[in-house]
Amino acid sequence: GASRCGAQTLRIDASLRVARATASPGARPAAGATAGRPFSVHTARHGTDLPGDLVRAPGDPASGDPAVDEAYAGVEASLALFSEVFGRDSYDDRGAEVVATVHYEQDYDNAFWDGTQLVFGDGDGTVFGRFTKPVDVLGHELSHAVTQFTADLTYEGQSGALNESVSDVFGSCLKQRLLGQTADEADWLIGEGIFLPSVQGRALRSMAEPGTAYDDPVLGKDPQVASMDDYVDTQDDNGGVHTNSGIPNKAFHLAATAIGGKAWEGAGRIWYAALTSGIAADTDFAGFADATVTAAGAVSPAVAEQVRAAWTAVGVTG
Ligand code: ASN
Ligand code: ZN
Repeated sequence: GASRCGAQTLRIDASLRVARATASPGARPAAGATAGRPFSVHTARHGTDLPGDLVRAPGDPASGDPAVDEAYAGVEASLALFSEVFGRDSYDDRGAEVVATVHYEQDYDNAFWDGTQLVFGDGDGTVFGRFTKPVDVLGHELSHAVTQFTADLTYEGQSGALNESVSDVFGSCLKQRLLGQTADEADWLIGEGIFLPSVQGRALRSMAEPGTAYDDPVLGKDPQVASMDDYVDTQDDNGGVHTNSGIPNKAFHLAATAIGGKAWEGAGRIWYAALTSGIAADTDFAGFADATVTAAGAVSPAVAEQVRAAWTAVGVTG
């Protein structure tokens, strides 16, 4: 199935270049085994040995290899989102080096965080192109690392769907920030551009309209759901984590558009505060809804009400 994570051109603006300058290797005293460079990009040369060969580190010129340079830009921009918007110093909040590897295996149709590092396939060349192409896929995968080091949401059932959803939330925030779009202007697609032209689909997922991202003779239809009324009970995909994530995704979309303005500054900060508020690993949708309403209450009672209404609209809270 196409239960994978998901093209727009990266715009690396002045603020990101400043972020890189201030996060240069010399700026931080060595604080432990993981505190090296801010990030590094490696190649597996179409094999499976990780991390593979170092190809590009901060300050190095573009390599000319699109997968390497997309991974470089996407990791840099993801670190800037977490640092500049959420006040987080890398995925562990202690400046750990983000290690990314591209050209993993042959025709590999996925990208993932393996618990230690990021890994990206080149796609099969028929259905999927490079998994480094959509910047929100980069942000999605690095956000799995952030979740691992914070709430560590168990990757099964509702907590697993929340784990998936917060990766889409921060991946979408990353994309919207790079494009300079407000919540109303954004397309809310995850992985736009990852499908090659033969596929009848726009993206891997739609946060605004879960279940409508693709409908293709080979891939089938986007299986995501947008309401508790349609919650899928299944043994597949760790209990439908990529399917039921449409429910909290839609709640985020509704909250962000109700609050208005830039999603990463409004609803994004609230979702990040909820994720890092001390919630348990087995938190369910209702528990996470409570955490976001509580976090929104620190903004204002009106915003808390907007967030509560978003969760009610998808059937999570009454
Ligand atoms: N790309 C997938 C994801 O991040 C890989 C996985 O771990 N299921 O959800
Ligand atoms: Zn994921």
